[in-house]
Amino acid sequence: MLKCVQIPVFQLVVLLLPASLGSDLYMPLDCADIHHHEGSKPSGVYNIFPGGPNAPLKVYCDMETDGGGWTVFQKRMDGSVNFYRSWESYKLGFGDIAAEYWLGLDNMVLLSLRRRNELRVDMEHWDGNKAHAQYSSFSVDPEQLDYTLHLGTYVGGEAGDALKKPNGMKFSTYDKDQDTYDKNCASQFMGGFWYQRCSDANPNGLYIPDSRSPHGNVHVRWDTWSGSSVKTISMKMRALSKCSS
Ligand SMILES: [Ca+2]
Repeated sequence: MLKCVQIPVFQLVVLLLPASLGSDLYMPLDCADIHHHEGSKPSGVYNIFPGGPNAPLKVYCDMETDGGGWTVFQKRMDGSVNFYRSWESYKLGFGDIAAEYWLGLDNMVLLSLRRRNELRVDMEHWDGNKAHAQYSSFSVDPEQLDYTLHLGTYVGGEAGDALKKPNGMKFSTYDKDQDTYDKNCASQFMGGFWYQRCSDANPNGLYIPDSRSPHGNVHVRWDTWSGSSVKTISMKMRALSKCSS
């Protein structure tokens, strides 16, 4: 039984297709859809369809944290993937969905257009301490608007608000400097992010085990919690409009 009152146009079209086309035609827009539609599902890799029925997108869904239903768009856990990448890479996405990855700015734009989302960032230090940061809303503008980041208010978490500077900024990579610094933040901090001058968070920086900042702050860090390197970090969005009957 469908629990969603509002069914996207492309889903309506699919519902009108002959039943012989299969029983697995349900096409969720995001992980929150899967969570609401299918009940308790484990965290893992799922297909979602924010770009329509012909554009399945593999994502990691966090189905456990704070009630679950989170669409993960950034994940670091072991340093297996290089995040010092070009504009084109950050635009399209890269990495291994089951491990470390960046979902891609274009996909984040699609998810932003579909629904109003909140943001959560979860992280863990090398000593086992964990923390999170949560924001009331999160969206990314289309490429024509330089993938500008829009965050709502900081609503809590032990990690603190390290995204004050990135909020309202355009995205920057080493080959596309759109920060407000007279140098190149992406090059200096070896990542791609919504740098200003530059940022108190560097989730896409270099993965350096148990660093105490000897490398000029190029490492993965969240300074309002700790300036030393973070062992795991994941950034995730969740639709705010509950889809229920
Ligand atoms: Ca600059």
